[in-house]
Amino acid sequence: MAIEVFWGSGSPAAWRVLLALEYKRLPYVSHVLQFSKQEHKSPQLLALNPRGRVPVLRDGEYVCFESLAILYYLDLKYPQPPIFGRTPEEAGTIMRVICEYQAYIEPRVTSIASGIFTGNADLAGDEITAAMHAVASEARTIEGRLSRSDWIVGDSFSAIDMVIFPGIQLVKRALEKPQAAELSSRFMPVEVNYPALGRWLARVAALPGYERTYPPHWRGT
Ligand SMILES: N[C@@H](CCC(=O)N[C@@H](CS)C(=O)NCC(=O)O)C(=O)O
Repeated sequence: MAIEVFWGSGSPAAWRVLLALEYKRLPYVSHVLQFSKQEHKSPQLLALNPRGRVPVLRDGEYVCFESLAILYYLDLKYPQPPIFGRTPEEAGTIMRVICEYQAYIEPRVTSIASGIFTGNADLAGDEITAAMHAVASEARTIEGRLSRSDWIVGDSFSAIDMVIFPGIQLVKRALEKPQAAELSSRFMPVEVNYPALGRWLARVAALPGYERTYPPHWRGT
């Protein structure tokens, strides 16, 4: 039975899982749910994930949700190529950088993106300003890592790249909006302010199968 993945266009958490499936060259059936139609809150989805969130992965009888848990499951079930490192030390570092990102940066990424997309936040206010500082400082740290290596940890694409990449793409897309012009000046264009990060974004985008992971509703908009 094929792996099934339930996801939504533009969901950074779901994007991680698609990147992992493509990198491991696993065949899968893709179910793109429409957030605008609340398809992620349908009885069928709630039966798979009572939180009504994507991504959800079904592999035969087994159902998993929470993107990081899905990456971990996929790596143990389908170990080649590995995405949590090739040595215990590499695995520890990948996991550490993921934990740091999720604890300190991801909430900031979410507040910047939702502030810009919903128009409900004061983009010059303290919360968004602090979030931009935190994201810019993290981008500098990642820039340092990527100026020494092609990938964030180790010498191959790994779970940490899969976790951070969609978040950076989301911030970039939000900062490209005209209403974010003032906010974006220190960060954008990413390729100029953070050249190694820019090259890494292009490197990920050149991976086989990447096009299938790209949020459909972002195309041409
Ligand atoms: N921590 C979860 C986050 C899942 C999540 O919040 N997914 C969002 C899309 S990125 C979602 O389904 N939102 C719909 C909702 O909350 O109603 C993960 O990593 O999978």
